[in-house]
Amino acid sequence: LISVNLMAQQTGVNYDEKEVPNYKLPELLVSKNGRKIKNAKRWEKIRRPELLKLFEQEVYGKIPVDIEIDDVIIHEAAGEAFNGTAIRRQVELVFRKDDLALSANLLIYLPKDSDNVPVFVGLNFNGNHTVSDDPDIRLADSWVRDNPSLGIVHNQVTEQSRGVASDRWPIEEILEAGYGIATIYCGDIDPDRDNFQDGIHPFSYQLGQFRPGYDEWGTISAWAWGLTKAMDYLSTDADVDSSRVIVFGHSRLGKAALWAAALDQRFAMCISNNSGCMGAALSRRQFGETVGSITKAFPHWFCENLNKYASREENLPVDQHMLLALVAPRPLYVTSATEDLWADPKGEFLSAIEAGAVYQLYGTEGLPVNEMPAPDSPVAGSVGYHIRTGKHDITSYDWKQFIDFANQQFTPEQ
Ligand code: GTR
Repeated sequence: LISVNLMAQQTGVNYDEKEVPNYKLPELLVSKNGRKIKNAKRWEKIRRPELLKLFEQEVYGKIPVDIEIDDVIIHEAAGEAFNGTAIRRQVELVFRKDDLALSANLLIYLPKDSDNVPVFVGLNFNGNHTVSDDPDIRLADSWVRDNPSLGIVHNQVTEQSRGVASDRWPIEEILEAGYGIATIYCGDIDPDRDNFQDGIHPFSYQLGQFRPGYDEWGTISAWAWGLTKAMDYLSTDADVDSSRVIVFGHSRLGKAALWAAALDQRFAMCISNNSGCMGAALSRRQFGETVGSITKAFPHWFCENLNKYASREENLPVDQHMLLALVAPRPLYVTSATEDLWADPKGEFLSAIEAGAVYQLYGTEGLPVNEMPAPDSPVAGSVGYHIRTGKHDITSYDWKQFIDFANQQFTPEQ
C-alpha cells in the first residue's frame, strides 16, 4: 500500500474511489442514429459492426491488409513431452510480401492419444522456450527486450531464459484436464517497442510509407492479427477441435486477446487476465492507468487516433465494456488481482457487468451478480469473473478457474 500511495503522489495517478469522476458510459444498445437495439439480430447487423469500426478507427487501429500464411514449416510434428503424456508440435508460420518475410513460431502441446482437443491459445512475453523447462522447445530468434538477469543481451535470448515463465504456464495441469495449449512469442509478430519498421507492420506499407496511418494498426492490433493467424493454422490441424479454441492473454497480451476475440468470431471463448487499461477496464473511471499514461508509455500499442483522448476520456465514442460485449455470445472470463490497482479491478468488474446486456440479448445471463465478489470467489454465468488475492500476474489459481469455466461452458447441458 505504501508503494502504491507513493506512486500516486509521484505521478498523479488516482487510486482513490472517491476521486473517480462522475461519468456516463456511451450507450451499448443504441445505434449511432439513435435506434434502440432490442435483439441479437439487430445487434449483429447494426450495432456490433458500428462498435467494431469505432475500436478500429479510434483505439487499436484497423488491420489494413489481408496477409495469408505463405508456408507452414513443421519443425516437429509429434515430439514426446512430459514423460510421454503429451506431444509437442512446433510449427513455423511464414508470411511473405515482396522482399519481406516474417516467421511466427507456434508451439503446441496436446494430450497424448487424444483427438479433437479443445485448445487454449495465447501469446507469450519473452519466447516460447520461456513457458516450460522442456529442453526441446526451439529458442526464439526474433528481437527480445534485453534482460541481463535472464541472459537476454543484445536482444537475443540464450538457454538461460529457458523455463523462466513456467510458473505462469501450468502446462501439465492444462493437459491433464484434457486441453491443449498453443503459444507464439508476441515479438515474432511485432517486437514490443516503439518502432514501426519491424514486425508485421511493413507488410501493409505503400511505397514510401514508414508507419501505419492514424487509424491503422498499432502493436496490439498486430498481436491480435497474429492470434487470428494461429487460429488459421489450428483450424487445419486434425488433432485440434477448431470449434473449441479459447484465446487468452495476460495484461498487454490480454488486451490483444480481447481484441482478437472481437475481430475473429472463430474463437469460441476469451479470457482476459489482468488486462486493465484499454483491456477490460472502463476508461472513464480514470483509476490507475489512464489513456494519457498508457499512450505516453506505450505509444506504439494503439493507433495514433487514441492520443486525442488523453485526459479526454469522456470524448471517447466507446468504452471498454463495449469491447467485452463484442465477445458475446461466446463465453468470456475476466480476472483482476487485489494488488493490481494499476489495472483498476473495479473498472474491470463493472465493465464485465455492463457487457452482460448483450449476452442477455442472446438469452444468457452474463455475470450472475451485481456486487464485486470477495477475493478468490469466482462467479460465472456466460461471463465469469474473479479477483485473486495478490499481484499483477497469471498464476495456477487463475488457470484452475479458466479450466473450470471452460469445462462448464463446453459441456452440453443434460
Ligand atoms: C504495464 C502497462 C499495463 C500492462 C502491463 C503488462 O506497464 O501499463 O497496461 O499491460 O504493463 O503488460 O504487464
